[in-house]
Order: sequence, then C-alpha cells, then structure tokens
Amino acid sequence: MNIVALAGGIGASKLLLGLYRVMDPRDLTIIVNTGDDIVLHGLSISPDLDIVTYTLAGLVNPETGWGFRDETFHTLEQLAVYGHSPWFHLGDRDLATHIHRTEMLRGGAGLSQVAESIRRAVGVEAKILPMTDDTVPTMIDTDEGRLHFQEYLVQRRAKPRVRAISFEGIQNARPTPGVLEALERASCILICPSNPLISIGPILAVPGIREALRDRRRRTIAVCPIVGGKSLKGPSDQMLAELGYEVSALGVARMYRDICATIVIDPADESYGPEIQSLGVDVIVHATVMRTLADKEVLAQRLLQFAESRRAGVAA
Ligand code: FO1
Repeated sequence: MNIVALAGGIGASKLLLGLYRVMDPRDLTIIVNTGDDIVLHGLSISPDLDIVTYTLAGLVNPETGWGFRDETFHTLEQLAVYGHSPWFHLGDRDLATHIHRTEMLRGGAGLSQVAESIRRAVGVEAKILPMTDDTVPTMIDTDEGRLHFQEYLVQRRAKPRVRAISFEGIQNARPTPGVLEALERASCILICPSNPLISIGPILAVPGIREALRDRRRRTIAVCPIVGGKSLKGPSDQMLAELGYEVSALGVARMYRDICATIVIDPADESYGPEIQSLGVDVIVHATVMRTLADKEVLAQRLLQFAESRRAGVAA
C-alpha cells in the first residue's frame, strides 16, 4: 500500500506521526509545503519540511511543535547583542540544519536532495518531498502592506488583516521529481489537517498537482482542519473569515470538493454531514482533535482502513 500525504507543518505532523507508527513508514510519502520557506541571516529555512522531519524523528519540541526539544538559543542571543532583531526563534541545533541546507543549496543541490539528506541523517524512514525545488514564497497582502508569510505569522502574530494571498512564481514552478509519480502510484492520497489556504493551497497551486488529485478524486481523503468553527492549529479560521470563506467543515469541503471524494469531520461537526454529502463528498465522522499519541494513532488507523478499502476497490 502506498499512502501519499499532502502536509503543512504542525497540524499535519500530529497525524503523520500517528500514521508513521501504525503503518510501514517506507510506504508513506509526504509532499510538504515550501511556501513558508524564508531566508534569514543568510540561511535558507524550510519550517514545514523541518517540522515534519523532526516530528517523525522524535526530535521535535513537544511544547511548540517546531524546533528541537531541549534546544538552546545562544547564537540568537549573541545576534541580538550585534543589534539584530531575532523575531524568528532559531535554536542552536536548528541552526545546524539551516547551515547544512544553505551549504548544499549553494553547492548546486536541489531542496529535495537536502530534504533527503536530512531525513536520512536523523533516521526518518518515510519519503519526504518538498512540493517543488523552486522558490515560491507565500506572500500575504494585508492592510499593513505586503508581508512574507513568516513576517505575517511570527513577526506580526497574524494581527494584520488579510486581503489576498499569493504564491510568488508558482506558475513557473515544477513539482519535485517523484511527486507526480508518487501521486500516480498512490493507493490513497491524504490531505492532512493543515491550513487549506497557506499550507495545502501552495501544494495544490504547483502546476500539475491539483490536476493529479482531480484524476484520483475517489482515492483522496481530507482530514478537516476546522472543528466547531475553529482551527485545530494556527490562524486558519481567522484567515478564512477575512477572505470571505465559510469557517466550517462545510466551507472546507467546498474548497476540496473537486479533488477529494471523502472528508473526515469531527463529531462536533456531524450536523454538516448531509450538506457535505450533497456536494458529492462522502463523510466519515471521527475525532480529529489529537491531544495524545493514542488519538493520533486511532485516527491514523481509521485512515488506513479507508486506504485499504480503496486499494481493494471495495468502495471505489
Ligand atoms: N513559529 C513561531 O510562532 N515563532 C517562531 O519563532 C518560530 C521559529 C521557527 C523556527 C524554525 C522552524 O522550523 C519553525 C519555526 N516556527 C516558529 C514555526 C513556523 O514558522 C510555522 O509554524 C510554520 O511555518 C507554519 O507551518
């Protein structure tokens, strides 16, 4: 069985850890958003790639969901002495990842080769593919001007009002080698519970990816990142509202209806079931709030059951 997951950062990683533990991780391929990537202090930083990799390696900081556990910040403290404003918290060990990435990229490697070298070095057995090797920063037009996504989210704490979102250069981006092939071979494609606008949105905007999912709609399943009108993680709810989307499981189903035939919604949203069904999207009601490792594994098992049904053609 081949499972291909589309993932952002923290929200996706919780579910991916569950999957990683209940299936043969070598059958899991994760296509990761790179719109959040940013260059700071001359270093290339790929937050979502690192969050996924550190989580599956058991190295992530459990309190924040990003960075290493038991991290120190001496380098950043010294940068502040030199007058830098360290608004993005790069830990000392984390900086080694960014130095390694920057050096490889400067030497002519693609981001996918860097991701491969990092995941191998930390012992992750699933495949981790950046959505593209091209640079496609997510830019947020706000009432305070145009900001890189990390400036909007971390520096300005999602305070400015969002007017529009764009993925710079996306029309000329190419999927990373192996991405379209993985989607083609997948017995099941999983859209993780990540922000549909700025985590899954950039992946779907890479030319060829949305089309590949459309062609495999029956075997694609999304886990809804909105529960009871609130996002599971991050500012998705606020961003959706500011851009005029309905902030509910139904709103998410509308955004994905062309690419997935099944959505997992939380019991809190069960009442949306009939309306979602009427869009032509099947509904699985299952707890999507993952507080414990057991919660992650139980949801992952339910998704595996779906994947098995698709592979067997039972519900195809
Ligand atoms: N998120 C924050 O809210 N504050 C930070 O200072 C911060 C630093 C950081 C460093 C490395 C890394 O890989 C991720 C980091 N994140 C931080 C998380 C990240 O910016 C976002 O959560 C993701 O981009 C959204 O998926």
